[in-house]
Amino acid sequence: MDTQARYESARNIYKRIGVDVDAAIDELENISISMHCWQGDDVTGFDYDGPLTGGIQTTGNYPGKARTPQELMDDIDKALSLIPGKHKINLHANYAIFEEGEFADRDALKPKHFAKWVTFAKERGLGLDFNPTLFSHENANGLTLSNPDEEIRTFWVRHAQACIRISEYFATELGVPCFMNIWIPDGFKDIPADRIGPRLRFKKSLDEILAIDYDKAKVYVGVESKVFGIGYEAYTVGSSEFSLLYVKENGLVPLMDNGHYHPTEVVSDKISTIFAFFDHLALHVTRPMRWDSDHVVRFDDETREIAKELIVNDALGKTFLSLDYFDASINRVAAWVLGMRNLQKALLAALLLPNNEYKKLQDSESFTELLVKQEEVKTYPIGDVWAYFCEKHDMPATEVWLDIVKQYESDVLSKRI
Ligand code: RNT
Ligand code: ZN
Repeated sequence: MDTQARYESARNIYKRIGVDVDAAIDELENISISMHCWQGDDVTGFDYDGPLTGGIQTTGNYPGKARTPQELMDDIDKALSLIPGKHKINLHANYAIFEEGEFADRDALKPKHFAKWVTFAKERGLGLDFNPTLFSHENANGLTLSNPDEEIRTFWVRHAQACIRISEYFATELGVPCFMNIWIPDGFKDIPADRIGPRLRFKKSLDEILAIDYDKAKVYVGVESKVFGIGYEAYTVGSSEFSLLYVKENGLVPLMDNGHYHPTEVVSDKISTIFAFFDHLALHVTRPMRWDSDHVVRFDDETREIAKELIVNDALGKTFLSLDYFDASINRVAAWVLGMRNLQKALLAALLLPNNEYKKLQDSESFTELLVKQEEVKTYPIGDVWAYFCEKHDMPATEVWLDIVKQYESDVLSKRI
């Protein structure tokens, strides 16, 4: 059966349970996901020679990582050529591109250091999101925005302010709002003597950062919380409560990374609470395995449940969706493509649920029927709908995309030694 016939058959099957497949495809068409640039080079960036710090870790040494801006852009292009839809690229400040012999420290970064990224995005019709980089730097060997040393603390305040200006430049140039996420690694390995001091300093730093004038319709600022980092097991300054309360009080956006909570907590259960209180949410979709390990996103239960909550909460237009993982043990282009496509598939699966009917079953306490229906729908022909969506975008619908990545690996990546 060809793709069109499979699609029509699937349309009839879904119609029987009240799902409009064409409408689901139209919705999926409009969902843009911010693809994190840092999967391409293991979070190395271009402005610093030292190790990755901040309590995060890439493991593996698969050959072929991008070493220059051009290589990273080429790899992003290859990945995007296998991902249906129009998306965004999520940059970190340490991906600044300097001219020969030029260097600007993090507190002196200017829009011009990202001009090449803007050109790249413009040529491809992509939006850009941004992140200050408060790690992998001489001033980030201990606390950053919560540092008791004023020189270090204010260095990072200036850095984050510079990043707001760069975010505004992105939004202005591209005509797409920029989401700027503040994440600090600050924390302690062992039981702190003083928990409130660093938090009050972080609060003060955020106040100072946000005191600069910027266009709130162009730049949405978020704060990402975290429960622990490697070497910061006992305490993080930007805990969940701290971040949520700060963003609530200051009209910012909460960012939830699903690797940043205690292992039995799930972000899928938190989304509805956010929308009971906020207009916007930002997500880092990732896959924690036993810890915040940042494995490639799979089409698994929690990713699907997150997607379902976004649909049921009518939150698509209000959520900044980004990926955040960095696996250095497999082909990095494949890692991007797979994670992006899996999140899209999870969203499609959620769009293909008769969610209104399920709500009614819950409200009428028809829990047996709800359970049975939720389970039976799992083997409905989503693959036929996905194949149609991919073909519509001239993209391979199945794992054959890996052959293209493998070809790129032998032609390009394997020559990077
Ligand atoms: C770290 C956070 C943060 C980083 C990126 C590189 O635990 O998840 O989002 O992964 O900023
Ligand atoms: Zn994250």
